[in-house]
Amino acid sequence: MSARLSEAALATLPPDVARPAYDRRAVKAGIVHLGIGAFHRAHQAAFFDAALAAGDLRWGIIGVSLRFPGVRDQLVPQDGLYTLVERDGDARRLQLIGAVQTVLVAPEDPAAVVAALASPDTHLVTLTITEKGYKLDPATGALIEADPDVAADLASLDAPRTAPGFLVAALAKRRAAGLPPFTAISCDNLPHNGARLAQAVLRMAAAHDEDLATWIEAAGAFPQTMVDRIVPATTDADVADLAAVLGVEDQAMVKTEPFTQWVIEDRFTGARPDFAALGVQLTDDVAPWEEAKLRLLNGAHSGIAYLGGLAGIDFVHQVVALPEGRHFVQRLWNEAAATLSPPPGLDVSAYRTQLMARFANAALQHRTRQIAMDGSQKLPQRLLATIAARRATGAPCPALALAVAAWMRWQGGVDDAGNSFTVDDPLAARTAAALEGTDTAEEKVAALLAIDAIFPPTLRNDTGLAQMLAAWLHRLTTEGARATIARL
Ligand code: NAI
Ligand code: CS2
Repeated sequence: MSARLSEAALATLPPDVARPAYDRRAVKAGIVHLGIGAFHRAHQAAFFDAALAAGDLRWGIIGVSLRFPGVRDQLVPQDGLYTLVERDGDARRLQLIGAVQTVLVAPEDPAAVVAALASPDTHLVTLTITEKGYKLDPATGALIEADPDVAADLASLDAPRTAPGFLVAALAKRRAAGLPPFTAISCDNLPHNGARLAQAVLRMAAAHDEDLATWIEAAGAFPQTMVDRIVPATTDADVADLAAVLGVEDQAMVKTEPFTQWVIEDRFTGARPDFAALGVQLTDDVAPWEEAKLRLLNGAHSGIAYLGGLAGIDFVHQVVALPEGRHFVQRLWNEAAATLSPPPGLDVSAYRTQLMARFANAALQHRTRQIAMDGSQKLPQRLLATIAARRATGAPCPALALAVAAWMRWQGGVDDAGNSFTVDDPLAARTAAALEGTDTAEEKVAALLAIDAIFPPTLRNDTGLAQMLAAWLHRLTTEGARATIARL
């Protein structure tokens, strides 16, 4: 086992590895992050690290995992240090991020998490807990109150379990101490992520103290954001390759692309970094940026994930290396782009060209299987809303429908070569149960469209769409994904 990355190892690292350009001992933790996964470490933490390097030492991070100790065990032995590895083809840039000061594991010590959130030093709380982590109904955005952890937090916040629970417990302490609320910033791929987080927090607060809910609604801030950086899950090979370069092992490293974008609604309760100086876009209207990104990047990603996964293709870049793969993406983008109201400053044609180059970045080794995860939580904002917009105007949507039909086929847990796989999705049991006893494509489509947690009534009751989905599903089943894409 190699020695681990740490403060003590900094002097031994190769000279071209960028080190933290500030005194980490002087940094205050102005940020608590819930869900300290790969994306946070490659996106928000990189921005906050730049704020520290610019001399504003208020923006250190206390990371929190609401579930497992893994990232804590990766980062704490490394004094919170990790390497941000930017890859683009053969190009590679290594930067050590020093912004993370420690990581807490909520189930081990929920009180410590509440205390960090309630600290006078804490001005921002950021979240990347995945679409399913908010415990919201994907179709309505309402808190799933039957969820055991949500139910427990609605009953008592003595030992919170959920993100809304932790936020409300801490906001209650802040109010009692005469402190202002923090600004809570969702950085997940959810539509209207700020409003959805606020809705969940206010529901949780009202269950305990109506006056607290009123205070949060009046004094709190839950800005909407659009976040973008492709960050594939780190593999053991990634860690080993980096260790060979650094001479020490960095178990918390993250691999990403050079591209990064963060659009935040300009709505804060108090102190915040100079986001504009950091290249973050502050705006009063995030929605058009969010819609363009979710429908173009993420919609194509999900179509690539299911069609590529069914065809046994492991990586995104391999799908878009196929002429039929690129053709599918362009057709889906033609359909999706027509539904957008692009924000001033977004050249959709140039954006599409840039997206295709990002997808083609073979160095990322972005697994189709990773993107296929949690489809029930992703489809509504990535594909279904776009289809609804197309159907509302009578516009055709064959590529979008093919992507949804591929998700439907994916629910069967068998790829085109007959290999079985586990459907990794919080609603996998529901889709499996729905498919029980079905035989024809029409029966399977009807059974899945009936899942109201995923499909809104406008699509569930659209017979023309159901026929299109059944036709695609039949072809996917009889001819396979690659042959079916070629028919588009
Ligand atoms: P990850 O797997 O590295 O981290 C996921 C984090 O969410 C972990 O801290 C995990 O403990 C937490 N989590 C998962 N399920 C949860 C639950 N039910 N309740 C509470 N916490 C839960 O994944 P990664 O790459 O950090 O992505 C996280 C989210 O960031 C994505 O779901 C997406 O919303 C957003 N994002 C990811 C991008 C990427 O390319 N990886 C890019 C843009 C946004
Ligand atoms: C991907 C996203 O895993 C997925 O669902 O589509 O994480 C994607 O990499 C990001 O949204 C890019 O910003």
